[in-house]
Amino acid sequence: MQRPTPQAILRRLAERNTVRVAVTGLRRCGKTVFTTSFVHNLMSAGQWPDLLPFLKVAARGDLIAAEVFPLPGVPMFPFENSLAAIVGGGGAHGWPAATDRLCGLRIAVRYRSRRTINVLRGRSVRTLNIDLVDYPGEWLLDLPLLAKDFATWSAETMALAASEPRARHFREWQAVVDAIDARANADPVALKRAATLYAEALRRGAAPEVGLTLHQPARLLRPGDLRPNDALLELSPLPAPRDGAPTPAGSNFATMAARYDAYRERIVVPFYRDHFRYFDAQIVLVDVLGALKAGQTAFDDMRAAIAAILQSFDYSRTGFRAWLEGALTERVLFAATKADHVSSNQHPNLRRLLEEVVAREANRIRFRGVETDALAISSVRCTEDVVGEVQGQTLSLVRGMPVGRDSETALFPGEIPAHFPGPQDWREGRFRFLDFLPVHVSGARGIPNIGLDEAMQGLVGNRLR
Ligand SMILES: Nc1nc2c(ncn2[C@@H]2O[C@H](COP(=O)(O)OP(=O)(O)OP(=O)(O)O)[C@@H](O)[C@H]2O)c(=O)[nH]1
Ligand SMILES: [Mg+2]
Repeated sequence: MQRPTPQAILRRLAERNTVRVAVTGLRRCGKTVFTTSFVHNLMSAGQWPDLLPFLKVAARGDLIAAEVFPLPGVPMFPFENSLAAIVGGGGAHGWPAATDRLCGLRIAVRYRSRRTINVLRGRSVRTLNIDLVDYPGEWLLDLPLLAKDFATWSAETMALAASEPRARHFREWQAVVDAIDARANADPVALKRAATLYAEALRRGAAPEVGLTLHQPARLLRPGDLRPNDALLELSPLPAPRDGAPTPAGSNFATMAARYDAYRERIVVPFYRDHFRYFDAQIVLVDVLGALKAGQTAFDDMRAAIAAILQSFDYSRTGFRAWLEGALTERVLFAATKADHVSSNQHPNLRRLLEEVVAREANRIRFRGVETDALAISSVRCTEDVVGEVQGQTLSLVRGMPVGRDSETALFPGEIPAHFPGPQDWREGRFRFLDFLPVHVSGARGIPNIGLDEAMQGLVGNRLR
């Protein structure tokens, strides 16, 4: 093993006031809204110490102020635009748009440290940098590709595509790839047709009314900076020769395999290496309620997608070398987002259901010495709890302004099960969560939320002492 150089140690010491927080989650789970509310509430907490009661540094009045800076080497997260969307600045009121490329920011927090060593040295005012990146949630599903060669990925993906609920969307594509001879000389027209049909089938599965999540490779749906007609995106799984014999160079199979390898090398490797190889803390946001509403198939697909993603991170690094590389993950928080879709008396069940959804992954992470916890949060609280009568029963309702309506509505969104819903639980219309708009707030006193302070304390609280 190489000996650590003095330069590496110095660089690491210089970075010790920076924490990298990985905000992880599938598409539309609430990453951009979380990041915006996280930053804005930290910026407001210096003025209003009672804003974040569970964030200890704020509650004890030691958070002085916080400022946003660009993250070196990464385009700036559109903080002001996202905030304006949420608090209604400039007349636009609603939600930030879906993220279509990578961006990030650094929030620098000035605070008074109570640690004896800092007080004795007369350096009790400290700064902690918190680095956050944001990206289209779909892209995370590329990470599992790093561990699979083209033949393995093809076999797994073809099996998935041959079973419902995917089979009906992949039928036309299936017929085309079945007719491709893996060992024959590459036929550019047939390969292009396979890639086009494959991307179309992925798009149909991702449509909101179908609600599937596990789509690979991700840039076929969200190309980011790639042009949609980039040759790198002409990808499709292909059946390997039945007898397992090697495929010659220049054959259909070898050509597609080379493209797959180029995609991994140029797209997936840098995404993983630059943003997910090393982090100090991670929050895994899960839209449990959205998946419940979408039904059993979508719920199961989401679970599979989360498991696949979490297996791509390396939580096993310990000791000095891991510290030196900044690869010492301390904490992984799981958070069920949009908890304001249901009344507060449902939050304990929402949290328990989340714990079941991520149980195996959380176990694996804890086994590697990393702490885990689960929470139900709402980065932006859009509803309030009210009590009302529904069909003669007195129930806890939520009241808010549903998206697309012009007056407030109070509704009973359904009871959240504490365990995986059984077959009898997936009755049509059992869960009636509505998308709500943020309530009109000036934003001056932070953004109303549920449990965001607890999430902050879990992620960075121990670095703000
Ligand atoms: N009621 C409520 N809705 C939320 C909350 N957070 C997110 N949402 C809803 O979820 C949608 C998606 O949130 P985003 O933060 O944009 O999701 P994302 O994970 O960044 O999605 P991608 O950019 O597509 O990966 C928003 O447009 C809101 O409709 C919340 O705290 N409360
Ligand atoms: Mg986003």
